[in-house]
Amino acid sequence: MDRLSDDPFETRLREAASRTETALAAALSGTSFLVAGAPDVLLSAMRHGSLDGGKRLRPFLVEESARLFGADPAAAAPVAIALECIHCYSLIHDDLPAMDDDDLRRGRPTVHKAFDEATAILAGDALLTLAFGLVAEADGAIEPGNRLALIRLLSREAGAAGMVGGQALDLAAETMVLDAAEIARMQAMKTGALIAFAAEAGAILAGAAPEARRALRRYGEILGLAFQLADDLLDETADAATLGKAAGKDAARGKKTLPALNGIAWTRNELDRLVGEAEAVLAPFGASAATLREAARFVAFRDR
Ligand code: GRG
Repeated sequence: MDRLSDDPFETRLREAASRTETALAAALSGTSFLVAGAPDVLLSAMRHGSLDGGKRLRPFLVEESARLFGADPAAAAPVAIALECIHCYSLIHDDLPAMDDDDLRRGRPTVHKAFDEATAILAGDALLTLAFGLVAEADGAIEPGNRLALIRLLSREAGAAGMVGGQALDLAAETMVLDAAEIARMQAMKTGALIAFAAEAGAILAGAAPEARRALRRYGEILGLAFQLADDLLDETADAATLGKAAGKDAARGKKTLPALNGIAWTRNELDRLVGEAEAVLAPFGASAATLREAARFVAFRDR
């Protein structure tokens, strides 16, 4: 994160981002079992696409949901960075000419610009694959049944019924008109699935009761909706220098987002409503969910 705020929540988010950075750098250091012997250029492209940037919101949510249930932070760490690897792979692939065709990401050239298209595809593939290895090898930290449950859910949320499926629907929407419900479904898959996983992961790590696990899942789904609405709003209202990526792309492509369909006032209202819903879902957890409540506000009202 570039602009430093001394707000306690943002400080906490920044500290978590720094932990993610250190753990990701270690996982991509070339000495770790999962990548030792990888070609240098491929490893450099993986690092370019994943290190030194981003809000690291998803790892933060994994950490905070784990904390809520008293899970060991050492157990949360591999899940957090695995999820970030998948997020980074999705950004690398989304930026490719065959998809969103972007030159700028996190204020830097996208991976296919800094390297080439084939290397960017492979770097994304390798980050996705690495993610599952990272969770699988956390054998000292995560109880085997919980580890399998995490791998299974991560596969679903990242795959055809989750993020990849949402991206497929998004690409299809370029040649057909989606109504508001179809847009919401596409976004729940494309963006919401990984965020919902992040929120649910802590409950799985701690072997929490089904009702508590469902509540965290619901919180993550609401957060995903708010995240995407805020993202679409920023695409309309912020500039590329602030975002570190191109702005105004949806309107330029005639792509219908919920803010474009319903207007900015409706969007701000809806964001308020979603924050209220997230707070209500977290109410049974009392003060220990304070950071997750603040995360909902941050996601909805962020400026980048
Ligand atoms: C290519 C399989 C595949 C999926 C792509 C993530 C995604 C699906 C597309 C990215 C396009 C996009 C702008 C989606 C909106 C939500 C989103 C994921 C924004 C980027 O996430 P942030 O804001 O990024 O958390 P940082 O850089 O902070 O990590």
